[in-house]
Amino acid sequence: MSRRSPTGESRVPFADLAEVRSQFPCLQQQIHGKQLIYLDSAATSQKPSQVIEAVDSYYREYCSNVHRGVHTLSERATSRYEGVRPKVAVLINAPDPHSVIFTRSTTEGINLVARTIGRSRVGEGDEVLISAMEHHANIVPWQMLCEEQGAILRVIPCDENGDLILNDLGSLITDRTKVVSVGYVSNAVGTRHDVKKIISAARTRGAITLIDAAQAISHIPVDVEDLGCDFLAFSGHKMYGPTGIGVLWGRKELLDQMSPWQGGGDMIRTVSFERTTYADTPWKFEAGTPNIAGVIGLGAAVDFLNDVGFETIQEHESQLVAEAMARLDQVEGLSIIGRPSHRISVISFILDGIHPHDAGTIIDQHSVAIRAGHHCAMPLMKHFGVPATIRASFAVYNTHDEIEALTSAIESVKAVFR
Ligand code: C6P
Repeated sequence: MSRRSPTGESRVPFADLAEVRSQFPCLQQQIHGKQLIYLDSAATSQKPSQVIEAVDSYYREYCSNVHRGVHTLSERATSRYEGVRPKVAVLINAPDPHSVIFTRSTTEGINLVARTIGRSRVGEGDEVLISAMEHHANIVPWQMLCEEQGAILRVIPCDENGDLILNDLGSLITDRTKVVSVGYVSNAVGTRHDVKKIISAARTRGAITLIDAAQAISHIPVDVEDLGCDFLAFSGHKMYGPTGIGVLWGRKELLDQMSPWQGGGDMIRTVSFERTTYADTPWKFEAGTPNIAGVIGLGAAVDFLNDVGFETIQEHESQLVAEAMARLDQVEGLSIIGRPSHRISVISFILDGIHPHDAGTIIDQHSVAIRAGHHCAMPLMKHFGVPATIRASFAVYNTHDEIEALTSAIESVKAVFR
């Protein structure tokens, strides 16, 4: 069945959408007496049964610690845990699975880099470059590092559309620039940045580069070889995986040179009171008992992404976003915040004279889940001159009918304040 969208383009039918949706138990419920419409996947995506079952089966069938026991359960857990590294490596086209470090989240991955190689490379008077559109997770760790080392935090500006201004990179990246850390996709307004251009400019000056891929990883194929970056961080929970698990990928030769950041069990080779020697990469960065269930669930999430396929994901989500933009543009009194040249999955907007939090509460009464707030991007909100926005974010399980439900919930908000 192929229908026409408000943009006038014919819609490619997404035949398996019902099947994909049926795999998400949390979507099969009513909120306030109506079918839940979940448009907050940028905050965290819902989880398919295969992820929930993978976590469940670890706890029910082979719960044990990894890398320690000689018993069968521990060997099973270790082999499933370690089996996720190559899966993640293939997902991001990393040449070496041992360059995949399991972290708690994107936030932890960025902090790890700032506190290890960041500390050793950034000195007094040096510079760290981020962008005006970063999530706080890619601002605060660098700010802390700069304060500690007497370095300077510089910022790539953005324009009124929510696109980064990249024509002055030559003066922003100098011999003093030691780290360049930017997001791939803005969580607040949805811009897909030209990170390759930024990475290549940084490399010519010898700066290390980190890409925050939190909002990219479940929407587009991410390829670290093609990007040419040194580090890439993302969270499992935004890619249909569990909370509390993330990945930091790093160029193996850099990881090998870096010191560990947390000490404890599992990251050592030998310990005596005089001296400790460390395990190899990646284990030297994974101190203590890891989130074993989280890693196993993450592996199932990678399988889910591969099963659906990025071609399908991109085609479906880009149609949803185009249709939502067209519908929202027709709503009187609604202003879209940010009109970037390349947008992924996220639309932010405000309603005339109505605080986003009030709007969000009323929209929830219509069983539509959106996020209202500053989206952990306070400098960007300041740039747009708003304290907060209402944000709708889309994932592969969303439907065209849900856009209709969102717009009618917005009309109800307006009616309350009329
Ligand atoms: N953004 C959102 O609603 P953690 O919390 O570590 O899993 O992810 C942090 C993070 C880092 N970078 C970007 C671009 C992000 O979007 C996020 C998380 C959520 O937009 C929660 S604030």
